[in-house]
This record gives sequence, structure tokens and C-alpha cells, in this order.
Amino acid sequence: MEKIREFLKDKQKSVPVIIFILGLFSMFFAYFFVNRGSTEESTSETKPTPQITPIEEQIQSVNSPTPTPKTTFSPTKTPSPTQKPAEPSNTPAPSPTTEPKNTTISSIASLDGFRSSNNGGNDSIEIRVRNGAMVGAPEYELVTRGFVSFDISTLPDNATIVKATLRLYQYQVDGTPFTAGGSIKIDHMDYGASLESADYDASAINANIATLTSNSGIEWKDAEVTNAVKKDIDEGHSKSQYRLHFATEEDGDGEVDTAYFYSANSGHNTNPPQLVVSYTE
Ligand SMILES: [Ca+2]
Ligand SMILES: [Ca+2]
Repeated sequence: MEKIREFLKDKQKSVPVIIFILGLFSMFFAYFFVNRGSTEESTSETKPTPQITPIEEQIQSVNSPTPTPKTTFSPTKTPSPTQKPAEPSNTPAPSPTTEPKNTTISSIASLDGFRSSNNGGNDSIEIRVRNGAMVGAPEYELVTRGFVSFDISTLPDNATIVKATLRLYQYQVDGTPFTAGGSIKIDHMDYGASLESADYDASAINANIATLTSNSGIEWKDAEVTNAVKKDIDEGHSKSQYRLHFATEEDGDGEVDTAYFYSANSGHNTNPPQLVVSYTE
């Protein structure tokens, strides 16, 4: 204390001491306010704590190379199963093409032959188609017509006619029948179970349905009679019957002109009349 009193007494020394003390106070207050401010800041706002990346990780991240993107393998496409054609539903199978059947029917012996304009005729020899001679008094030109008949009851009940052909074999010609007569025409007939005089001029179902021939050739003469056979079947006929005549039946020259065809009972032929029928069933 002695020394302090001496020191305080010393005016020259007291000033620096005061300054020193004031300095200490200043420092104290400065420290006090600084701490107070930081406390207020920490209470008013929470500062985010910086994330510190661990050193090892930093090193690792530096050392690790840029990762090569892995090749993405697209999955192999599973082949879709070949689409099978739809099973046919209950569509009915097309019916197989039915091949037509053919049958040849020979004429009925008792119903083929000829009848003439003088009521004459014959069913036991050939079939004739004729004009001339001049007969009677007063004289007139004799005309002859041929007849042929077929049994179609042998065809199946459910037969559908595709085609029918009438065939007669012309085996002889006298005179020049086709010069004035023109051609031999066919009438579709229904003359029943017997060949009679009346059949010469009986009404036809249909007259002139076809031409058999217009020449003297010795050969088979064919004519299509499909509609006639269909009609016979439709109408329930057991026979299909025809009459043959020249287109022009009288030539007035007084000469006999005749075309001869085999019948079923000519007695000297192997070519009786035929009805060739093509049908399905
Ligand atoms: Ca006959
Ligand atoms: Ca004549």
C-alpha cells in the first residue's frame, strides 16, 4: 500500500494507471456485449449446421471414376405364338360335287313303229317317216309318221335331269325326203300304253320341240329332249314318248320319199332307239 500511495501520489504516474483501468473496463464491457449479441442471435434463429463430408468419403468420391452407365439389356422378345387359323365353326362342309350319272334306255318294242294318214301302220318293223305315194280315190298323198317310246320309271325317284338325248339310227333313205321335206321334227307326246291309228294325228304335249336330222346320212341322229323328259318326270309319266314327222309332209311329186330308222324290234339291227339320260340324285 505504501508503494501504491506513493505511486498515486506521483501525478505523473497516476494518469497511465487510470487509462489502463479504463481500458480494462472497456474490454470487459466489449466482451459482455459481444457475448450477449451472439446469444440473442442463437435464440432467434437456428443456423443449419453445415454438413461435413467425412474425409474418407471425399477421397472416395474423388478417386471413384465416373460410373459407366450400365448397358441396359432389353428383354428378348418372347415370340408370340403363330396365330392359328380359327377353327372353322359349324360351317357345313361344302357338299362334294356330284358327278352326273348316265343311263341309256332302249325303246319299248311294242310302242315304236309308224302310223300313216290312211290309218295304216306297223309296230313290228322299222320306224318310218315318209311322204308319197298317191293313194285313194279321190287320190291323196300318203304321209307316214314315226313313233318311239321309252320307259323312264327305272330312273331314281330323286333324279334331277341334267340332260336327255333322243337317238335314232337312220339306216336307209329312199328318194329325196330332205329335199322337199326339209327336216325331221320331233313332237313330245303322251300316246299311252298302245300305238294306234289315232296317234297319227293325236295332240302333242309340245309339237316341234327339236330337229332330229335334215340329211340322208346313215348314222345315229341325236336330238336333245331334256325339257321333255323333265316334264314327263314332273307330271308323273312312266314313259317318255315322241312322234317324228317331216317339217313339210307333202311334196306333191307322186314319188315315195322315206327315211328309215331301226326300232327295238326291227329284227335285223343292233341299234335300237335310245334315250340317253344324264342325272344327279
Ligand atoms: Ca315296234
Ligand atoms: Ca314325195
